Amino acid sequence: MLLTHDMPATRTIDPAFRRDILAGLARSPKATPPIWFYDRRGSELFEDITDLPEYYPTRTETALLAGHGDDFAAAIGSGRAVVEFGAGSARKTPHLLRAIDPAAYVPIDISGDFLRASSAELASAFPGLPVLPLVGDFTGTLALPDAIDGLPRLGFFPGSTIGNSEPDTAVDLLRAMRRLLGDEAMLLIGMDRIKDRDRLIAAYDDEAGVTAAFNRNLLVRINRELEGDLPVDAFAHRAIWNDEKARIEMHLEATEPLHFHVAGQCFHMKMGETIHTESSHKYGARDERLLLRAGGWEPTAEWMDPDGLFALVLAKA
Ligand code: AVI
Repeated sequence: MLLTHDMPATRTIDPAFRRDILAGLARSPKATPPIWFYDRRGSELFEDITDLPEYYPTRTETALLAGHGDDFAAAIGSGRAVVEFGAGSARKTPHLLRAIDPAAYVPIDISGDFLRASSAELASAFPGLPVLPLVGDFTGTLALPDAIDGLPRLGFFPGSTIGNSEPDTAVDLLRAMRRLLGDEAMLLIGMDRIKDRDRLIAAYDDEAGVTAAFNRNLLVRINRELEGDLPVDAFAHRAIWNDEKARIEMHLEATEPLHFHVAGQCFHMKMGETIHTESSHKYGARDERLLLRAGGWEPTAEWMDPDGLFALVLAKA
C-alpha cells in the first residue's frame, strides 16, 4: 500500500542547491556538500557503485542483513514503524522488513523521483504494509507522517551514510534522529570500519570509472540547474585517504587553469586546485560507540562480517 506524502512530481530549482554551490566554490579550499550528488543520474550512478567489485560496503552490509534476521527479530521485535534515512533504492530493506514484521515503513530521501520508484516496488513486495515515502533532507527539519503516531519507531540508517558527515555534524544528526523518533525508539545503523588503505582507495576510485562519473555528475548538474559552464572534462576525479582524519576524500581536480561561471558569478581555479566534494569517515569500534553515545543512543548489539570490514550496530534511545 503506497501512500504518497507531499511529493512533487517535477523538480524545481532548489535555492539551497544554489546557495551551497556558490558558497562552496567561493571558499578556499573549495568544498561542496555531498548531498547534491543525488539528482536522478547521481542516484543511478550511486546504485551502479554499489554493484562494483571494489565497493565492499553494500555487499557486506546486505549479507549481514540477510544473515541475521533471527537476531533482529529477537532484539527489535515486531510492530514498529521503520523510518529509513536516505532510503535511495532501498534494496537492502526487504531483508529487515521480513525479519521484524513492521507496522509501517517510512522511507526518506532527497531524490523524489528515485524514492517514488523504489517505494512503489517495495509496496508491491509487501502488500498490506503502509509505505509512506517522505521527500526531504533528513539533516534538516522533517515531520513524520501522522499515520505512525503512537507506534514505536526503528530508525534504519544503512550504508555508512553517517560517515559522509563531519563527526560533529554526525552527532547533531544522531541527536536529530533521536528527537524525531522518540523515547521508545531504536536505531539500526551501518558503520564502515577503518581498514587497509589500498582497499579503501580502490573502493572510491574503481577501475571502470563509475565513481569518477558519479563525482563529475555534480558538475553536469551545476551546469544544467545553475546555468553553469564548467568544463566537465577538464576535471579529474581524485580519491585520497586522509589518515589523520580517518576518511576517504573525493575531489575534482582542475587539470588546467580554469575560468567558469555559475549562476552569473565568475570563478577561477589554478591547475591542480581541487573542489572537495565528499568525505567518507571510517570508524573503529570504540569511536563508533563514542559517536553513538554522543548522539544520544546507547549501543546494545553489533553484527560484523568475518573480515571486519563493516558493522551493523543496534542502539536504543
Ligand atoms: C552514500 N555513501 C555512504 C557513500 C560512501 O561510501 O561514502 C557515497 C559514495 N561516494 C563514493 N562512493 C560511494
